[in-house]
Amino acid sequence: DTKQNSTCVLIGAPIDCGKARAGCLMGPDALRTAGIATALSELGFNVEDWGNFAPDLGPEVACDNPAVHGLRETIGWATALRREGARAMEVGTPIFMGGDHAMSLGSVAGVADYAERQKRPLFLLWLDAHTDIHTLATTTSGNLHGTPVAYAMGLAGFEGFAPMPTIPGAQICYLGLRSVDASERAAVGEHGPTAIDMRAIDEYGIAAPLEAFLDQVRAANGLLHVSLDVDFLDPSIAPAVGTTVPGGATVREAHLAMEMLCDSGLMRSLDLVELNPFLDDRGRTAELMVDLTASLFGRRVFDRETTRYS
Ligand code: 4U7
Ligand code: MN
Ligand code: MN
Ligand code: MN
Repeated sequence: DTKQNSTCVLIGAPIDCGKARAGCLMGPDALRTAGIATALSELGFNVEDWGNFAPDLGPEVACDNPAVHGLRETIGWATALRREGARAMEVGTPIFMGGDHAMSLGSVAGVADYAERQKRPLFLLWLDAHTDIHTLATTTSGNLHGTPVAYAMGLAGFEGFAPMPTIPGAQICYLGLRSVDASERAAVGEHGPTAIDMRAIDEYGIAAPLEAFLDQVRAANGLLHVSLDVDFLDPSIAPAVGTTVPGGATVREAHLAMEMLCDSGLMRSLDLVELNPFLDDRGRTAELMVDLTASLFGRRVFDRETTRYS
């Protein structure tokens, strides 16, 4: 319906408990300062900013893995963001502004609730250096920003989290991987997400593998959730992130991915995560994230007809 196509809902999620280094709590306000609402309005969208949310804190939750930290707060965030996310899906296209990637334990669940009500399969595009496929049992860092894909697939070991409508691995695609440990590699092999690593992007470019995934979403009449971790990008262009890994996507690779996603018309919801403004260089990472969001929502140099050369 037209409302969903014309309204963007900004959901501030200053969650900072998914890892040790603090600062992602400033992410939503840095994205606002970099002009995310204006960029979207200039593209013709009606923008609703719902402000910054807070976790619904419940009781303390026990966990067998002593490394895990921030569990109670993370569950509280998941509860709040799941509710707000499902509500925002009824209004327009939610843009969840993190916060660290533990945010997606809530955002993806809320979108999955909506997809289930619509009886449509939900697909996940994970733009990240990492697979984020640890469970509470397998994580050695105990950093819960490394777990949302495992939760979305319904893997065991998420005590304290409400069960969510699960997303089969075959409906998940990673793009940009370059830091994956042995147990994560085993989990990807076992559960079947498509894993486009940086080597594949070097060999085939970013367009061909992404188009193949988008074809799958289209063929299944699916809804697509896009989760964009700042560390998908090369740290030389996006320094404001705690988990820098060299060899990431370039400015042009990232913009091309956004432009293709926009042209597909398939994206229904978006996460912008892991921006740590405390580590930024004069706001350049926040500005790049806003520019990428603008490309995702239709900003173009020229339309395709104008630039056709044949
Ligand atoms: B991010 C890591 F060990 N796998 O589990 C872990 F390498 O949301 C990193 O993608 C997780 O930034 C990174 O701590 C989570 C580590
Ligand atoms: Mn990452
Ligand atoms: Mn991540
Ligand atoms: Mn990270």
